[in-house]
Amino acid sequence: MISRIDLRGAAFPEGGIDRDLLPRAELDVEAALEKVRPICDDVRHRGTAALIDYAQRFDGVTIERVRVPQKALTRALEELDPAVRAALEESIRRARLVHREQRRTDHTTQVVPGGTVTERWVPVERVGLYVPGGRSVYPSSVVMNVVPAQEAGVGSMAVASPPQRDFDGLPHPTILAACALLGVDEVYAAGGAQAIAMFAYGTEECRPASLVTGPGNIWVAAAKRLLKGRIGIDAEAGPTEIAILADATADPVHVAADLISQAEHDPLAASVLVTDSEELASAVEKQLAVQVAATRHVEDRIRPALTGRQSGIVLVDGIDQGLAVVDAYAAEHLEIQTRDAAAVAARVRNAGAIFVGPYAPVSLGDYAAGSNHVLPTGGCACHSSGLSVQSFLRGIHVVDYTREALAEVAGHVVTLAEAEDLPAHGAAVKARFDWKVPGDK
Ligand code: HSO
Ligand code: ZN
Repeated sequence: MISRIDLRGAAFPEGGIDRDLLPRAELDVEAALEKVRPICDDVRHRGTAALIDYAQRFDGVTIERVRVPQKALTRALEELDPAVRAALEESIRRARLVHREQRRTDHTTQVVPGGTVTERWVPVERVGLYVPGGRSVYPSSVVMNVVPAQEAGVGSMAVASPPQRDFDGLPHPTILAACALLGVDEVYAAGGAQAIAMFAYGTEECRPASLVTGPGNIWVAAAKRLLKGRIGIDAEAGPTEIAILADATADPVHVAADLISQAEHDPLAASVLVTDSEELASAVEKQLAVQVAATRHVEDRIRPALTGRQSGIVLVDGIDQGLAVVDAYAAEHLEIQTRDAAAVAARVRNAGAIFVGPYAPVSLGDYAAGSNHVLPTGGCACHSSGLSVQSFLRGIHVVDYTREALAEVAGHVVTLAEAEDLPAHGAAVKARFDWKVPGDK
C-alpha cells in the first residue's frame, strides 16, 4: 500500500540531495487565497455579524454571539472525564517544565566604556491562538499553544475554535475544558479564515491581537499568508509528517505503528521510512497491512495518506545517505531507530523535532513528552523552529551611549554615512559636536 523509492546507488551530491526526488504533497495555498480574501474583508467590515453568517454557512450552526460565555467554560471543565483531565494536567505539567527553561533574560553588552547595548526580551502584548475543530479536535493543541505563551509572559490571550453543531454552536467541550484548565477565559466560537481575520482586525467582541499561532487547514493557512504583516504569524502549518530513519535493528512493528499514527491525522499526512535494510522495508510493509486492518479512520485518512505520493519507503545505501535524505526532507517529526540512535540523531541538521531510539514515538511528543507539537511542516524545518517561548517574545535592542562614547566613534559613523551618500545621517552626529566630528582638524 506504500510505494518504494530506491535511491541505492544514486549519487548524493555534496550540497545535499534534490528535494524533488522525495515524496511530498503539494498544498496549493495560493489558490485558496482568492476564496479567503472576501471572507477576511467581510470580517474586517462587518465584524461579529460576518462571523455569525460564516458559522451558519461553513459550520452549519446558528449562533447569536461568538464569545463563549464563562459558564460554558466552567461547565465543560466540570463535565470533563476525570481520566482526560488527569492526562491533560500531566501534559501541561511536563510542557511547563520544558518551556519555562526557554525563558530569556535581558543581557547588556558593554561595547565601550559609556556605551552599552541591552537586549531586552518583551512578550507580545496580545495573542490569538487557533485550535482546529473540523476533522480534528485536539485539546492537546490548546496546551501546546497556551503553555509557551503563558511562560513567555503574554498578558492577554484569546483562543478561537470552530462552532460545533452537536454542541449548541460552541467549540468542542474538550477544547473548552482545556482552556478552563489552563486559566484561559477568552474563547471564541470561530473557525477557518474568518477566525484569523477576527484576530487580525478585531471585532466588537474581540480586541485585535498582534500575533496568531496554531495549526489549521488550508483556509487557515491562506488567511495567515494574506494577513501576515497586519498580524504576526507562527507558520502556515500544513498536513502532518513523520519520517523514520531506521536500520536493520529497528522493530518493524514499532516502525509501522508510528507511520500509521501520523497517517491517522489527514488523507494528506505524510509517512516516510528511510532505511538501508530491504528486510526491514518488507517487514514494515507486512506490518502496515496487519495494523491498518485493525485500526479506525482507515478509508478516510490512513489509506489515502499511506498510498498518496507524499508517503513512501526510501531505500538508501547506508546511514550516511539516510541522513542526507532526511536532511533534504526536513521532516516535521523525525524518528531515529538505528544502532547508536543518539549519535545518529546528533548528526541531523533539519527536523522540527527528533525522537531518539525505540521508546520515543511521535505520539509521546504529541501529548506528553514536554516538547511542543506545533512544528514546521512542508520542509520548513530547514529554516524554522516549532512553537516555543521564543515565538512569543521580541528582542528589543536598547542603545545607551554617553557623549564621550559617541565622540569616540563619531568619525566612523560620518565616514560610513558619506560612503552611502547619506550626509544627513552624518549630520545628526555632527550636530551634537558643534558640527565638527571630534578628532577633525
Ligand atoms: N501530530 C500532530 C499533533 C497532534 N497529534 C495532536 C495528536 N494530537 C502535529 O504535530
Ligand atoms: Zn499526532
